[in-house]
Amino acid sequence: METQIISAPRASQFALDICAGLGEPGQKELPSKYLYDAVGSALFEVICALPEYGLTRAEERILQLHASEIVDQLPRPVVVAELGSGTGRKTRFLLEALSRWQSTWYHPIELSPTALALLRRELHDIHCISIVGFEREYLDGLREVAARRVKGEHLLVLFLGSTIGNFDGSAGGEFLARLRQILRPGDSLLLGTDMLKPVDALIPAYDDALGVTAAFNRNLLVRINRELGADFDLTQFEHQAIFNHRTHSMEMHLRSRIAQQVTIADAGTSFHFEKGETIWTESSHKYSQEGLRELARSSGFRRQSQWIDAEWAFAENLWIAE
Ligand code: AVI
Repeated sequence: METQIISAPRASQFALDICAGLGEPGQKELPSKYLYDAVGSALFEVICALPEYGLTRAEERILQLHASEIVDQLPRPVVVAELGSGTGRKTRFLLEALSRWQSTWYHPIELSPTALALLRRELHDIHCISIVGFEREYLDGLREVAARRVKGEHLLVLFLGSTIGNFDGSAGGEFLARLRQILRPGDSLLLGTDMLKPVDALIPAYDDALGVTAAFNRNLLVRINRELGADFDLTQFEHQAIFNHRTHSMEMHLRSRIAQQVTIADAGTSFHFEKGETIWTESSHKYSQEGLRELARSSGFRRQSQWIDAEWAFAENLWIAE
């Protein structure tokens, strides 16, 4: 069992990205990747356990029930790379199924060192699995994994949890097309996608009774205050979750309760907010079968199999690079 982390060279874009997003003419926005500092990652773990948020449990049920069937459809030998591995609870089912017929290199690719450390703790006991984590942006890490494999080894990329849904607009399709370029024909992608469902099931999933999702969202302002010396008054911004019928996406916003000025000291700049104006912090796209068909086709994959949870409309999709 080998466990090792290859660390990223650090060049933070945080201040630049925050100022660009708040300085947008029209809708202010902040990149959702910044929701995941240590506190945000911990809050996200709690969200996954909330009764209103069925997505994570649905995917866990699929992988628990069908891991062997999924693994049986893969070419061998296979190296596994996972984008945004989280804690690895779901991945365990697949790795255990794989370990029954081969020794496996498993490469989680993740920007959060906290998540990588948790993952190592979660998965270290599985026999015949060697973990080498990459603290990298997804595609940079995947390129390194692809370059390391030896002749004859296939690649299985795991992109679970419907993280693909957090890419805005056409960015999800563009990302998958770039991912495809790193693969060889015959390599596979296991893609988790949350499916379209009634809005009255979606709204509570993103605006739960305990206020955990609200805290997850507002923590972004706490982070900007702490890391960039800003003076966001938390009591004057409220969490908002809305369904955008045009884009089929749940959106999280932070809504200013009053007209106000916020200063970001470290960037030497201020931003004005009208009463009721929002900062758009995340989109979470919900997929139709038609949308998935088009996404696979346009990004260069053939759809091989799909598993859908019976309780919460969530799909695990096995796609093959063409
Ligand atoms: C990580 N991602 C798939 C979650 C989602 O459902 O879009 C993030 C999240 N945001 C609010 N609740 C959960």
